[in-house]
Parts: sequence; C-alpha cells; structure tokens
Amino acid sequence: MTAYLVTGGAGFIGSNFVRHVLDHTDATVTVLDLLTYAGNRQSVEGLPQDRFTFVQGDICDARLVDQLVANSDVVVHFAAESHNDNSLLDPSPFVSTNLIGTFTLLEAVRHHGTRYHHISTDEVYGDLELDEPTRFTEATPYNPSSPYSSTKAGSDLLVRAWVRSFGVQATISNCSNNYGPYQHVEKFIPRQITNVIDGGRPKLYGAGLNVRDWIHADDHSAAVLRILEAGTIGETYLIGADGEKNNQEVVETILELLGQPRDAYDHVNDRPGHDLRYAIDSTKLRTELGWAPAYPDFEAGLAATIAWYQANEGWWRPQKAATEAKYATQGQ
Ligand code: NAD
Ligand code: TDX
Repeated sequence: MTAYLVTGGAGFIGSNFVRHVLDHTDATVTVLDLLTYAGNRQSVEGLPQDRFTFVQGDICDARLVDQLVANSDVVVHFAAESHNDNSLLDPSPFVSTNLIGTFTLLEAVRHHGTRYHHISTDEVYGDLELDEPTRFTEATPYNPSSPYSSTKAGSDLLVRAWVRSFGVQATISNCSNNYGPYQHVEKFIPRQITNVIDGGRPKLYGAGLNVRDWIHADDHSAAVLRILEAGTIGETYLIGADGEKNNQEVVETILELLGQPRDAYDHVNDRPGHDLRYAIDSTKLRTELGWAPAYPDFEAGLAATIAWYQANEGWWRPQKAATEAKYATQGQ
C-alpha cells in the first residue's frame, strides 16, 4: 500500500487530489497544510480515518518535513501561495512558500530517496498573443510575468537542478487554469458565481478579452496519478483539456446558467501586467501516457460547479465579505 504525502491538501486542487487518490487507489494519504487563508480543514472532512491523516504545519519547517517524508513513499507537492492578485499586493509569502518551501521538500526527498511530483502552472511560460495559433509545449522557454508565476518558475528550476545534480526521483507537471468544487472565492469563477448568488454582479478585469485554458480539477488529479504511475523521472508534462475561453464568455455563461441576463456584469480595474492568453498543448501526456480528460464539456462542468457553490454556502460564506473588501480597495 503506497503512502502519499500531499502538501497543500486542504487547498482547492490538493483536496480534490486527496479525494481522487482515496477513491481510485488503496493508498494512504497524509496531508501537510499550514491552513493559511486559502486552506480549509472542511475540504478534507469525512475521509476514511484509517487511510487519511491531517498534519497542520509549514512546508518551510525542515524538521517536520523530514519526519513526514521519512514515512512516505511518494510526495506530491501542491502547497503554494497561488493567487496572482495577492502576489501584486505582497510578494513576500510567495518567495518564502513557493521557493523556500520547495527547497525544503527537495532536501528531504534527496535525503530519503523518495519519489517526488511537483505541481506547477502554465504561467511559468508567460503569455501568448490572442491571434496566434501557438500553444505552450514542454519546450516553450520560461518567461513568467508576476511575482506568483516567477516563484513557481523558480521552484520548477530547483526541481530540475535537484534531478540532475543529486539524482532526485522527480517529475513536474504544468497545468492550465483549474475549476471545480472547493476553489477559494478570490479566484475568477467562484468569485463570479458567488457574486451572482449574493444578488451582485460579476467583475471583469479590463476589457475581459484575456483567454484562459480551463480544465476540471478532477482531470488534473487523474493526470497527476497517471504521471506517478507511468511518467519518466526527470520529465515535465503539460496538462490541459483544450478549454480556451475568454473571460467575458465565461462570465456570460455563468450568468446564463444562473438565469440572469448575459450582460449583467461590470468592467473593473485591470490587473497590472495581466497575462493575455494561456493555452496548453498536452500531446505528450495524451500520447505517451494515454491520459484524456473526463470532463471535456466546459459548460457541463461549470453547471456542476455552480450547483456545488449553491449547495455549499457554509463552505465559502465565511471568506466572501473579506475577499470582496480586499478587491474593493483595488477598484476591482
Ligand atoms: P490554493 O491556494 O487553493 O491552496 C494552497 C494550499 O497550500 C492551501 O491549503 C494553503 O493552506 C497551503 N499552504 C500555503 N502555504 C503553505 C505552507 N507554507 N506550508 C504548508 N501549506 C501551505 O491553491 P490551488 O489553486 O489549489 O493550487 C495548488 C497548486 O496547484 C499550486 O502549486 C498552484 O501553483 C498549482 N496550480 C494551480 C492552478 C489553478 O488553476 N488553481 C493551475 C495550475 C497549477
Ligand atoms: O474578479 C476577477 N475578474 C477577472 O476578470 C478575477 C478574480 C479574475 N479575473 C480574470 C483574471 C484572469 O484573466 O480572470 C482570469 C482568471 O483569474 P484567476 O482566477 O485569478 O486565475 P489566473 O490569474 O489565470 O491564475 C490561475 O491559473 C493558473 C490560478 O490562480 C493560478 O494558481 C494558476 O497557476
């Protein structure tokens, strides 16, 4: 029976991954999560007690990390400061968690010879023009724009160096924008859904023409599991589900699914340095490892996500007012 250590398992994608592993394998899972503003203990409640352990702690705590890694077969590293807008207001925790935290984990897996999978983002590649056919591939040069994406890029480079210099048994995945249940209300899709549930209006940054390549969080989890099963050590895999949409289209779909007029949204201040377009070519993952998304229909996945936020107000309500107050200070 494989023992997983999942960092950031009380966050959005980490908690979806924990449930995916418990549902699809007989593995045990230990979550290491600091429970920052972004972590929520409720996201991993009700899991089988004989297979699931929760540890509250910091990935920068070398002694704790070493002890947990010593008792694990596989480390999957999701923990991060993850929100671009926050990184523009205060980059400091991004440098600490995303860079020092990854360094701390790499030293522990080096010491114990433990298999490691590093969760990263397509934002490390910078952005694309709206009107070019190009998409990101594993060969695209790194060109991150924000404090968030530059610290993620730095963490990826640490992993590559630890593989080459020390023979660490690691793989890396860079995924596009995730949506689904348990995503914090600061992020684009949950913010707009909960605004409308609250009788308010969606808020589009700038003209709303920026493109994101959406994938359901459960498809991300399945891809990571597949990489752990069959991926080649030292390799990077891009994860994406051909889900390119501009932000205005997404907001219009949310409004329509919630029975509102498609134009009942506001334009607000744009994000400084706002990346224009992300798009993933996931051919390598599909052809070499045989992965394919189980949620190819974005509108159906979005409808299910809206239903989840309608049914789970108790999960998101405590964060909503403070999140909106913070956006209001930026005219967003
Ligand atoms: P999230 O912000 O929802 O969750 C992050 C989790 O990490 C939280 O539970 C938080 O408490 C925990 N954490 C933060 N600092 C910590 C520390 N120092 N020690 C221990 N735990 C700490 O993030 P998410 O959206 O689920 O993203 C998870 C990972 O996936 C990140 O590495 C992110 O870069 C990557 N990613 C996210 C997306 C996306 O669309 N959200 C896309 C591609 C990649
Ligand atoms: O209120 C909003 N209005 C708006 O127009 C918010 C919160 C966002 N936006 C725009 C900005 C982006 O173009 O929507 C798009 C998506 O925004 P975010 O949800 O903040 O995501 P993004 O910046 O694209 O980054 C996400 O995907 C890659 C995750 O937050 C990262 O962790 C991941 O690496």
